Amino acid sequence: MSDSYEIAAKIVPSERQLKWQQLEFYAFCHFGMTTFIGQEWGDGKTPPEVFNPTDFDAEQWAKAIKSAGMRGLILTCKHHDGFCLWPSAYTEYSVKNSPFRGGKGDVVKEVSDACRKYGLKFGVYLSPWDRHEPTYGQGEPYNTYYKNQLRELLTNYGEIFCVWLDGACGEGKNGRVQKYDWQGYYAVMRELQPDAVISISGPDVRWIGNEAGVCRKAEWSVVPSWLAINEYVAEKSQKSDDKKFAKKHNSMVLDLGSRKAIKGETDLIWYPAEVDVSIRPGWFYHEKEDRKVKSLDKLFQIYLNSVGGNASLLLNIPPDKTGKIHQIDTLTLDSFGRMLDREFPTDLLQGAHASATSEIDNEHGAGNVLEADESFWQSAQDEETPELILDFGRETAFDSLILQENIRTGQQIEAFDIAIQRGNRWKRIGKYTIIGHKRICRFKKTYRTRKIRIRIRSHRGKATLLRVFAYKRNELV
Ligand code: FUL
Repeated sequence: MSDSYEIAAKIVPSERQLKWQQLEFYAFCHFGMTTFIGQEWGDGKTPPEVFNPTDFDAEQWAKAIKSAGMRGLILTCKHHDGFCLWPSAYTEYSVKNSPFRGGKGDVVKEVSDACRKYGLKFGVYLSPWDRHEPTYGQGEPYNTYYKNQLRELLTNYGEIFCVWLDGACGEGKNGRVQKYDWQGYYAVMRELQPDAVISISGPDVRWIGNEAGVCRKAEWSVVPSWLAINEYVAEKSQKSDDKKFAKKHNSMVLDLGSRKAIKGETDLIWYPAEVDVSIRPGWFYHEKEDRKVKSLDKLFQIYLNSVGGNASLLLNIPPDKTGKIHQIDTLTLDSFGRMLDREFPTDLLQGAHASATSEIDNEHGAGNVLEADESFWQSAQDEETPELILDFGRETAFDSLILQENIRTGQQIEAFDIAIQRGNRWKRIGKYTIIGHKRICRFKKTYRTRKIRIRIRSHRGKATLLRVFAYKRNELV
């Protein structure tokens, strides 16, 4: 019988997971009734008249989000208070009974249109937990209500890249208990938007396990299937309006995918990680947090850990009461986009030469890691510690390397290190665990060398690399 890690090595992503993984960095927009009442969780009792953005501008959101280098936007179409940002036919608790655009408005429509106009993917958040809807807790009637709303969102707003299903429920001991028809919900999603990933309380994208922007040292994409069971997700999710929840990450299981962690597990799945974190302390806008927008350094650290650590980054940008993203946030986003351009300007490996200690066949040569296509390098089957040498052709200064495994054929690299050539010796400059879709190795100092060596110290039967990039931070821009 195969060991679990051998089974794990053969598991590959679905097409929709692959497409989603390419996005890497996209926005969450928490906007709704709670924006207007200064709370995080509404109780569903605030009258619809209170929802009144006076200067709503979805294009301003899209431009700001785009400026940071993000590639998509997920909107809280309905948060836990049940208030709908589109004129749903199934409830009166929506924008249609608010002053917004004289009751003729549709926030979902305006945001999805703006996303398309600015080349951003659009995704929807539809909270399963609903504190307003009277059928919540009655079983089938609520499940029908929820599916009807899903149908509206997944039919009327063009292509959807993600349906984000929150595991949170704060009903408490004496609260209403709703048995969600998860399989029925998924069936509607697959029928209407087969390319969309179903995230968090769903089978395609895994919640990192905290809202603080913290990742594991090795964030494996292949993990035991029980991690995708909704009861497990709900158990770890937020259960009360606890302000400190966002900062907690100590309940996180620290190792999900190593050989040790999956030993004995036979039911393994491709379930890649997503980091959801807010640019401010809260998920919704609060004026009192205007001075608490995360710094560029903090954002960059989160970016390196997540996007650079085989996870996607879902960064929440909450629009304010006017219906726009506050200037402090737009300036931060714009500066962050410039920072990324400055950190990773032109790839220094363009025109370099790559060789390896082994290649499985002619088609999978080392040179493929420098090509911008789907070709990749694969080491020979029996080589335990294959090495890839990158030759710039002349001494070159760099301070970061980006590596990508060919995840189309799974995730196999468990550990690697990086060395630079010094005379006729190799000097190790970094030691890492997994790669997966992307590993960003950002060095504290600038190195000068002609050759770089990437040594795969441990893998699950084979090693592949799709791309390697080298950068030197641009100080002048
Ligand atoms: C949590 C929710 O309770 C928060 O309000 C927020 O929507 C966050 C993304 O997920 O579970």
